[in-house]
Amino acid sequence: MSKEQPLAIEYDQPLCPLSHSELVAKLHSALRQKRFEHVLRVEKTAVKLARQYGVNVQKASIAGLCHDYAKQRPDEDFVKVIKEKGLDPDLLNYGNAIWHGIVGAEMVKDELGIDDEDILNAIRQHTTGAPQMTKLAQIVYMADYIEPARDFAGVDKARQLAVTDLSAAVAYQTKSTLLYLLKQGVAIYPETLATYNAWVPANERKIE
Ligand code: DGI
Ligand code: FE
Ligand code: FE
Repeated sequence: MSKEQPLAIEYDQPLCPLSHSELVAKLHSALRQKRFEHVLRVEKTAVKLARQYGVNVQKASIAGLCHDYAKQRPDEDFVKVIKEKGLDPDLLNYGNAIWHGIVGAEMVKDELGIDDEDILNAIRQHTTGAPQMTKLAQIVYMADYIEPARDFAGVDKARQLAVTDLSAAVAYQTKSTLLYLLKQGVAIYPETLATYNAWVPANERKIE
C-alpha cells in the first residue's frame, strides 16, 4: 500500500495509449516503492506548476510520472538501446545517472507507447537540462528537484523561485547541481555544461 496517493486525472488527449491509472500501474511495476512514490510526487508538483504557468496539464502529468521510468533498469538495457538506436556513443562513457533520462525516454516511447516529442524531450532533459527547454521541460526539471520529500540546503529557495520566476529557478538548480557535481568529483556530461552556459547569467556565475 502506497502512502502517496496518485493524482485523480483523466487523459482525454491523444498523448498516451493508457489511462492514468494504467500508466500509474506500469510505473508501480517498473519501480521500487520509494522511487514509485517519488514519481507520484513529481507528477503532482509538475501538474501544479503546469496549472500556474498555463502548460498542458496532461503532458505534465505523463512526463512527471514517466521521467524516472527507466531509473532501475540494468546497465545492459541502456547500452543495448544506445547501440541499436545509434545514440551518441559518448553516452557510453557515463552511467545510469545520465542514461535514465536521455535513453530512458526511448524506453518510454517503445514500451509505454508515448510518442509526444514535448513529453519525451522533457524526460530526456530532466537530469541535465538543455540550452533550449520548453516550459514543460523546465517544469519537469524543477518538479524533480523540489518535490515535497526533497530535503537539501537550498531546496526552499528553489521552491520559492519555481513559483515566482521559472527561468531563475532553472538557473538556480543548474548552478547548484554543477557545484555539487564538481564537489563530488564526477565527470560532467557536456549537456550539463551547455545548460549552465545557456541558463546561468554571467553576473551570477561567481561562487560566493
Ligand atoms: O533521478 P533523480 O534522482 O530523481 O534525479 P536526477 O535525474 O535529476 O539526477 C540523477 C543523478 O544524476 C544525480 O545524482 C545527479 C546526477 N547528475 C546530474 N548531472 C550530471 C550527473 N552526474 C554526472 N556524472 N554528470 C552530470 O553531468
Ligand atoms: Fe531522474
Ligand atoms: Fe526523479
